[in-house]
Amino acid sequence: MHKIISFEQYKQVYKKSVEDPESFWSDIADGFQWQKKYDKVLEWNFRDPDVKWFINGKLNITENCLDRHLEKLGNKPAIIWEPNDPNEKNRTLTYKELLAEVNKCCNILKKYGVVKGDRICLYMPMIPELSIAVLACARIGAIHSVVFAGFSANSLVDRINDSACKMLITADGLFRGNKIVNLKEIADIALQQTKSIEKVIVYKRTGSEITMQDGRDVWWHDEMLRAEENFIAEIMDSEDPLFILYTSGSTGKPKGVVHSIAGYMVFCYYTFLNVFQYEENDIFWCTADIGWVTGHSYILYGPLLNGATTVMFEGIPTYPDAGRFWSVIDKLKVTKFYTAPTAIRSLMASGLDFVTPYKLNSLKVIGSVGEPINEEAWHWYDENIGKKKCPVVDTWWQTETGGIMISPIANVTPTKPTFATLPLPGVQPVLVDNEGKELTENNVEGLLCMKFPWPSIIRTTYGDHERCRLNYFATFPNLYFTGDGCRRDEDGYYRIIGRVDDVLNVSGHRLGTAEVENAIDEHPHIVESAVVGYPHEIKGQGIYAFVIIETQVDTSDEAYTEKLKKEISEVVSKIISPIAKPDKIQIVPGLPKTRSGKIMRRILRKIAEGEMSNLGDITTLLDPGVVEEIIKGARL
Ligand code: 7RM
Repeated sequence: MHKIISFEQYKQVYKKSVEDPESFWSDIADGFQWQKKYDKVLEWNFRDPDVKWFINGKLNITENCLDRHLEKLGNKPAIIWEPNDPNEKNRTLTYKELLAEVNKCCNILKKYGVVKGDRICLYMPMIPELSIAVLACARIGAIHSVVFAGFSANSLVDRINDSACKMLITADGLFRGNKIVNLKEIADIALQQTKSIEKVIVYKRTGSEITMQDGRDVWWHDEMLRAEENFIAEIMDSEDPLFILYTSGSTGKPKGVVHSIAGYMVFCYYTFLNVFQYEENDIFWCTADIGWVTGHSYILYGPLLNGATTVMFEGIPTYPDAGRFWSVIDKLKVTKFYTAPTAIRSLMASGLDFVTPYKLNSLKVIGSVGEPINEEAWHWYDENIGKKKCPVVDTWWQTETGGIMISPIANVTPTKPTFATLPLPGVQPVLVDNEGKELTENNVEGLLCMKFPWPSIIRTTYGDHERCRLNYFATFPNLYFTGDGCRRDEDGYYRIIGRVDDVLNVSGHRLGTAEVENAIDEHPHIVESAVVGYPHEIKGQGIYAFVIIETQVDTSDEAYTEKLKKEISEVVSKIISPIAKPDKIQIVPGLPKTRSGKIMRRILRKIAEGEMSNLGDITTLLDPGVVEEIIKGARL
């Protein structure tokens, strides 16, 4: 009913959605199960900011993900889980089974005192129990905060403390390729620096030797065995928070992006349905981790709200070899596949020998998300995976937007390589210049903003609303600022160029330059550092760190400096995550600074890109000589 099936229809629906957004979105919202219907569709201002959708509506999102489908789809697979090891049996949970597991989990949460509004941290492998735990939180009215299991103890501490989580759900360990990560060990280190966690529930996945703290830690399987299969979903308000998800910004520590229930639900449902042209028999596979927003919206909520079958994959693209994705597609008969450019580029580099053994003939739509997809990767994906028969949907969106904003609708919107193409209905992008003046023509390049709220817009940054205002709503009055640069071509098609702020995108992972610098500076011999991104063939962006070390250290001692660089990588790994390790480290005598002490990253970026001849004006620098020194030692 809400599915757009032709380009003509898209144009009409889009027009309506802009002329009368409230009636457009309430049409979609009315298809859901409400415990009490909302009184009003929307109230908003971007000044405070204060945005509310479906005001005074009462609902539980899990009734819309699960209970609602039982009558017709009770025995349909909701989740198909594919383990890391291809020889381990995969697991399927039908809608009925998933609901029973979620209810049991709710009863455990209840037993340990979890109530509406509590924050629960989930630090787990990509296993069905993570999905069960996420949904159980939503069902009991607790706010889930999933922390990607690749993050370090330090990162976990920051995230638990920032939102004072009461409970941690984790596992003994996880499998990733041929490695085991001892999650509980990391969690134990973290828990020494947190005060709010009262209970830890541990799922046994690897069977690794772990310690359980008496009175605090309990086993998932022990608890589930005794738990009841019935649980009445908590009645929630439309604007109650559904989850917190930490993401990196241009300054300081990651911020907790908060999404609220009803708007997120409506937007996830609608964008999944349309972008991927969902059909009842689809086997949908999004390869993201649930630790990222893509996993929240398009492994869990979007598919389940539509009654779809969603694949959850524990492993990595290159284990046991670079054909794993393609082998799983054939094995599970995946119809719609959604992955990241960094994965596409890395599999492209492994060669077609890993692709040709597979048929891939179940595929109908292939998607991309997380970073700009370059022309070569787009065509490789189109030709070798989609066999030129599957539309490539290049979907642009952010943690803060909750769901896909600018993207082709499969088989509806004519695609164009490297273009995210056109805004989805209800999405109103504008491009502005540096002064905030709207560029109304086509064939322009500017800063991407939104001039009207959509239902799953960020509501706040947890515990610090001012930070939310400053970050997204203060750069230009009355606009939501995305942080991305963007071109609009002669056809009105959007092409995302990349971040214009100090946010890096390494293999689709968002990292702040400041975050990485702060970690590097923790090394006892580092005085100061500056981090920039540079083009990297596989990762999209690589991390280039310029570091100043203490004067008493002998920089001509190569063995020593190599050791130092290794240590720097270890420090970053420990403080943030291995994904944040610098690709290149250069020891420099100084950094290019303005007279007011600001690091001129523009110059460092040029050097990291190898564009030494084109540094622009450096006369305003405090010490222009330092630039020459840096160029001499550049690591290209
Ligand atoms: C979903 C997600 C958001 C940032 C965003 C962009 C970049 C995401 C695309 C893209 C070009 C795309 N959330 N980005 N998708 N750039 N084309 N299709 O990735 O919060 O982790 O990152 O990612 O810079 O601002 S995120």
